[in-house]
Amino acid sequence: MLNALRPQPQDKILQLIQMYKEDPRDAKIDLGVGVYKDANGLTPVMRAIKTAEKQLWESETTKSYTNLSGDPAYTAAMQDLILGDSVTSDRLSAIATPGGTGAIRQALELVKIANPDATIWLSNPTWPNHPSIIKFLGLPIAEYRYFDAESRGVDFDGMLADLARAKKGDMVLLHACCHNPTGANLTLPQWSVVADLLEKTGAIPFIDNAYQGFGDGLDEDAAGLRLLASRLPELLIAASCSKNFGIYRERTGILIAVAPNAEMHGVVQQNLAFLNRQNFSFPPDHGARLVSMILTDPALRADWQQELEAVRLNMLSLRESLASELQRLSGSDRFGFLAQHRGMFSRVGATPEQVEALRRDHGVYMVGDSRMNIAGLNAQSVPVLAKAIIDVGV
Ligand code: PLP
Ligand code: TYF
Repeated sequence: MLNALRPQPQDKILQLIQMYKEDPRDAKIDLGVGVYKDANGLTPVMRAIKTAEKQLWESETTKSYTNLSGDPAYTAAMQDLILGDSVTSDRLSAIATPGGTGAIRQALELVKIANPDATIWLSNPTWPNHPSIIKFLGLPIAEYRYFDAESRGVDFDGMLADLARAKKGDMVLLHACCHNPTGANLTLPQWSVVADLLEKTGAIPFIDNAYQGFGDGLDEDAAGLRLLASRLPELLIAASCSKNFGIYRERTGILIAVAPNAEMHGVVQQNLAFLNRQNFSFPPDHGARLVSMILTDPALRADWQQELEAVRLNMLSLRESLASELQRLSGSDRFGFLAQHRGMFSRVGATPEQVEALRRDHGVYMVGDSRMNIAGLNAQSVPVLAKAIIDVGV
């Protein structure tokens, strides 16, 4: 049986981790995988997580199973963090999942049960694991225009024209904020136009919320999805705690299904729990427990929000200094978009050959589409990167 296996394509983002490690040069810069790093290049455990872990160690008396859907305190606290009061809680069903990726997978499996003919619409470009999982599940897939390589902003007219072709029941995958890989995001008025279009077509939004708090703030980053939730009968939300709680390896995520009415809660919740049972049974609890402890304890929550805000502001200031250094070196405003974008990522606009030259000649590691993880920079490396970008002719 095993001899029938063929090699699988590797993840190009994850491959960069190894390539960077193997580069013997001291002056190398890692802008690859989307993990937050501080000025020393470290991904620290957040203070509130450390405190919660200590409290948990002291108070936890059992490691027995929790609940197929996850701890209700976690799902309730996350629903509140994500949706605020945009929708009444009686319309919500949710499961804890292994990371945001687990939530994406479960959402797509739910679609496969409920409407296997639904086409899943993806932004061009999007996070490569989106199409990869959809294809693996055999669901129909389509693309909508999103990024305008010229302006480095959203091609909103193109997006609307493509999404106008979505059919009733199709799923439209939208990044809640901090679009990966482009860093270009919808404005709130544009979210409202998207809501109008979804109302008209009957297509259902499927929101990937992996960076809440990394863009303009916790509430600001959720404003678009809350607007959709307040206006549309149905939506799915896959959220990750990997980035905003810095608990990547704990695999902490949630899938929330918003139903048209409270009567549907029972059957929707049952299907979500069923999917957990089929795929891995009980979801991981440790990260989820830390998150619910933090979100429900005012002191821990305040400390977490403060640290998250510092993380966000650090990335913003790196964006601004890189944009201004590039303006100085190039004598033009063509890199101004870096300061307008939000989140960890921007595509700097280098060709694949220039990306290769950046790696070979300057020890700068970014994804082949020229996506940079802004958090990989610090005050010392910003001018070095800016010079390298100009040197290779971007
Ligand atoms: N969605 C997007 C767009 C991401 O960039 C990530 C990042 O890792 C995820 C989902 C899932 O994150 P995780 O499964 O690590 O929680
Ligand atoms: O896009 C990124 O860099 C992050 C991390 O298979 C990531 O989302 C990348 C690839 C992958 C899993 C996580």
